Amino acid sequence: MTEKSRELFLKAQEVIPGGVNSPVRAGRAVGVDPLFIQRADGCYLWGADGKRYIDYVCSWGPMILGHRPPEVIQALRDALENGTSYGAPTELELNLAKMIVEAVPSIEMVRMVNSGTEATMSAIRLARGYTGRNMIIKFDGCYHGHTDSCLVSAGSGLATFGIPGSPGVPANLARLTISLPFNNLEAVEVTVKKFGDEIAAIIIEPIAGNMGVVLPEKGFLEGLRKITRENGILLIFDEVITGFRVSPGGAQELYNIMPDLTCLGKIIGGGLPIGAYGGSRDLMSHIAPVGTVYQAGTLSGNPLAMAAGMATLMMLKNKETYVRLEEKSRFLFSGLMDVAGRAGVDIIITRVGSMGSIFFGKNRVVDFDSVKQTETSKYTSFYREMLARRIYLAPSPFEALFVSLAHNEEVMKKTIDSAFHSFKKL
Ligand code: KE4
Repeated sequence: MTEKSRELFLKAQEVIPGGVNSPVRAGRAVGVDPLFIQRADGCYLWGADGKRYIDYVCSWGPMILGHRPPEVIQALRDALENGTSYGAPTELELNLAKMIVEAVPSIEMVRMVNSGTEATMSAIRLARGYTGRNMIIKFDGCYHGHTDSCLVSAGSGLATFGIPGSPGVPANLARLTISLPFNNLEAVEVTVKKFGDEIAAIIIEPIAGNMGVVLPEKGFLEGLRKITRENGILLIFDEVITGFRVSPGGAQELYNIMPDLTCLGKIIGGGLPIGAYGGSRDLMSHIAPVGTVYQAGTLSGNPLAMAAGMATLMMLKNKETYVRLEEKSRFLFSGLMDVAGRAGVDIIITRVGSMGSIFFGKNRVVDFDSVKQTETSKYTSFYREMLARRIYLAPSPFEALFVSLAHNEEVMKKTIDSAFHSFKKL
């Protein structure tokens, strides 16, 4: 924590709850007060006191090209010349919609919103409106934004009604969400057998990124697709993180699974507020004003967000981009594994493309319970040691680390070297 950040944090806490506009930023999971950021460029952030850090948070995913990529900045400059918001349709949103439809296999039509939360909230409402059913299944450790139906904790025991995950979530609403262990197909089968014709949708992060990165076990996603298809349940892939991250078409392209609805966010806005949800023409035609399922937004399709998103996706159309991201990420994470071994520290690394996590301990991580059994206190110490060495990691063991196109070999070697010295201090 630097003097300037400390000063700003004290003032911010007077007028903003916790001094932050999103809880995880407060750093309470690692017991470190937040760094206030002054600017960013490439793979770097500069703190309020001017110190430079190598950034692996990447604004929690959007900055896959790195900060201030010239193409995105120029697109924003051009868009700014024409104004900032009209509350009317524009060619920009048509063009971004076409890029998403072209890239994401299961999306024939897409609606823009302003956050990932709005995307999942709208997709769940559409599923409920389309099926006439009210229950949903989610998975422990998966996060879909803060919409009430998703702020639900698992009930006591398997296939039991959810309980509010936050004050303010009505118990009667939480009961409509059942939260099951990730990667546990049997639990899904038991639950569908019990509640099948009441379940509107199963919503999942196909690659979990909010309990740390946890990969789907072989056959899990395929099993979900089969069970949902056989029981008239819609399968919603929350690809807010994985969309355009692990592949242009997201996890659904990587694993060749076609969900009924896909939620997007982060990368498609190039760092500006955005979310989107999409699916088949049939499904999406149920959305107002064509259909009767209502969803709206003052700044949906905002021209600046559309311009930044289009410029970002243009850069990602080049398949070579993902080859370079894979090479960079493999270099970094294999380097981290190597130096942990040399420092005598047991870690597990989970990674898909340029999103990954470091867990401390020896246990495989397959769901939230196994993640919670890792040595999270060691992550806290590691986080602090790395921050002291100007490496900016996610201030929580339950988040993903991101590599961008701007991370070059030099900064990754520095990161690996810093990690070696940090591991040795554990
Ligand atoms: P937003 O409403 O924050 O734009 O998106 C919600 C959301 C939905 N789905 C997934 C898979 C997500 O990861 C998120 C948001 N991600 C978190 C961090 N993993 C955002 C950081 C924060 O909450 O400040």
